[in-house]
Amino acid sequence: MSGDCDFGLIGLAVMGENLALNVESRGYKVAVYNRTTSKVDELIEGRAKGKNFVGTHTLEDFVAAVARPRKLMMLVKAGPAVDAIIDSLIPLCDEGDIIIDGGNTYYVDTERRTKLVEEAGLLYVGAGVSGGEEGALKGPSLMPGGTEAAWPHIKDMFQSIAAKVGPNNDIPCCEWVGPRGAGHYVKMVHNGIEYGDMQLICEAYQLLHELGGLSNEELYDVFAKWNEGVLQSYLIEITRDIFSAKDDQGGDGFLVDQILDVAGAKGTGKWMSQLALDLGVPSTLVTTAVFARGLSAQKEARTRASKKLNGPTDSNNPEMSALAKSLVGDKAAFVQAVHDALYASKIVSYAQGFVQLQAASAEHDWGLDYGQSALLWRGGCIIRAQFLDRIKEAFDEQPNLENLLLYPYFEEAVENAQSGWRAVVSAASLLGIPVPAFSAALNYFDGYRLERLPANLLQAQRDYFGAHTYQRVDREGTFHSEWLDLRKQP
Ligand code: NBP
Repeated sequence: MSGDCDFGLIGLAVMGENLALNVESRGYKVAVYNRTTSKVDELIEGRAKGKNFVGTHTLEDFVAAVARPRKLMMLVKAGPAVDAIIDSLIPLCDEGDIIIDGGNTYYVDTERRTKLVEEAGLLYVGAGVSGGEEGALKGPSLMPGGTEAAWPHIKDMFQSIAAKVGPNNDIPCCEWVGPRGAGHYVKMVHNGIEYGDMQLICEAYQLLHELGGLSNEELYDVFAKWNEGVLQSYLIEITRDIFSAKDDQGGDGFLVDQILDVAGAKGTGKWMSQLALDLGVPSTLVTTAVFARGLSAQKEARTRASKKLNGPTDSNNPEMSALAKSLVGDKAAFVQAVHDALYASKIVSYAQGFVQLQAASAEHDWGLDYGQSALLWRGGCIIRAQFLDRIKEAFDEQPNLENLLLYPYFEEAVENAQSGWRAVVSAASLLGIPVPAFSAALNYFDGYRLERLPANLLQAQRDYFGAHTYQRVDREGTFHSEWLDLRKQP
């Protein structure tokens, strides 16, 4: 038996409820189900009242309410809940029905589930969904991957609910990403880049606040100005707004100053970082950002250490300290240098993210379209930024571009930002302000642009103690040397 709903949604927490309302608002009839069935009633009697919804209390009724081929989307906590729901849905579905997971699922699970669901004669989609509550309601960025045969069935609906960009606001931030876990992988890299962006902005804040002495009002003005230039993005915009928010608990200061400096994480940044290690690609920005959150969480240890460990003092190195202070002394120049450091580091961060996508796509044979990924992130999601248009252009022009840093636009941008970037990292280091992401980005840039690194010595060490062999610069082949015979005899 099948009903007349165009779409079914399981999981009525923040994301599911808002996405269901979004789908309905585009003219579709939507069936909903939630494990705790009172949430179904709350929605039907509340925000969905008078709208084209069918509330159901069992999965059987839910599946029966949707027209074939059914489009059944889960927005539940990632992990075992998704497996449990798939297991329950498979016997209730008919051949050709489509099961969609819109959660933040680990891509390996999606690879496995695609196979399992396909073997049952159904189609499976693992769709990255970004944009939080507001995005889900008004237009998220959607990154679907899985069984490609599902795409023609869900394309119109998905593209109608997605965020739109472009001069006429008609280009949807939703396209088919690739087979199996490709969509969830792209979403994970999006989240990892988000980690990097947020950490970079926080470092800019600390520098401007602690070294530059900028007040929250001044920070508001700086971020407002930055949001009109090359850094224009959702994260810069909300950061600007945060500096204007007054304490909502009765204090007369700003809310941001009352927030404990301990950051949480849900794990997608860690996944990206772990997978970068597996692939052997240096995604140092996301890794640094994950570790920075970890260090922030050691609040008690930091508080104890702060009473014992001293930073630089003028007497340590008076000349360098004076140089650093002179750099910070000209406020306008310092703000510009921090801007340049942020912009250059952001370019490195995205360059690393796309290198990881390229490596993963090659490993899994996903055939990712990198320009398209940039477009998917152009609207609706947390890292949405003008800057992504340049990335799309870069990959449209050079689909095999090895690294964004080599695209003329970014090459020139980093070249122009370089002196401010170096000055900021040097001053921060001399004056004892941690800038792990700014300096990780600079170190990647310097490592990437050098033809010769000290790995010759490293290979010598490996061959010395473990006969790991090495290659030579002047002839082909693999070599091992008897270092004990070659060394200066003691
Ligand atoms: P949550 O991740 O908080 O999950 C809550 C939902 O999962 C509820 O509907 C809950 O049902 C259901 N659920 C759980 Br928990 N265990 C279940 C089980 N064994 N069987 C059936 N249902 C189960 O919801 P969310 O924050 O709306 O996020 C949904 C997904 O979207 C997650 O994967 C999340 O990572 C992802 N995501 C979230 C955001 C965001 O901004 N929140 C953004 C992008 C993606 P119950 O009511 O009966 O407990």
